[in-house]
Amino acid sequence: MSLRLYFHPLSSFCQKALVALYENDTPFERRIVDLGDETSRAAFLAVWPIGKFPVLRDERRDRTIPESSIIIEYLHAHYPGPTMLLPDDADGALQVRLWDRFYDQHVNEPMQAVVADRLRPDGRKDPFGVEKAKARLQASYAVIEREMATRTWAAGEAFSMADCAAAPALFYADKVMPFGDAHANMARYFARLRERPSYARARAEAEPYFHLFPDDAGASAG
Ligand SMILES: N[C@@H](CCC(=O)N[C@@H](CS)C(=O)NCC(=O)O)C(=O)O
Repeated sequence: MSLRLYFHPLSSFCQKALVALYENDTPFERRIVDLGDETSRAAFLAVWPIGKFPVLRDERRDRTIPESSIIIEYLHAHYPGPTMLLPDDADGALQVRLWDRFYDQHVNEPMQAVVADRLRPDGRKDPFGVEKAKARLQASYAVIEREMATRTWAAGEAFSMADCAAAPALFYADKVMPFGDAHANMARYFARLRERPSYARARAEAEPYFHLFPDDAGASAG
């Protein structure tokens, strides 16, 4: 098999890449990385010294591709399928990239900041950082609520790379700062995402690991 994905099923950025792979039924070898295991971690760092997943390895073309958006762009360019994760027209592609960046930077990253703080030891927590991250999430929710009043998917009427980014980011964001009644359009959009078979599959595969997700008190849930 030409493609190998280094990932962890619980990771939001990894689920983003998995959704893209599942959308087009792209065959790939699965390599689960356990960063807590020295051997697994060392093997992964040999592939990508930055140590962030997902990373795609394409043996046929001898390429190593980190960064979830670049992975999806790469799949689109070299392993396309029936779901066009980026449209052909330049303006449409820019919209997809914009909303992909938006969900990564303004939803996923602040959500991760809140979660990371829960994992910090007592005395090393950063309440000011958490407050700022939650304020960023609040601003993002308002933008999503406005945008999703008139759209089916994140960048328009077609499912795209932006939805691959949005689904796992919103799932975990809702856990750290629930959408609430003021975000009905966003909640409806997320309900559509949950029903999308590609994301439903990635989420189901993460379920056995959900107990590792830290709850509000900092302990792992479940
Ligand atoms: N910009 C990167 C972000 C990747 C990222 O933050 N991955 C997290 C998991 S969701 C990770 O590798 N965390 C492990 C660590 O930071 O040690 C992408 O889009 O792939």
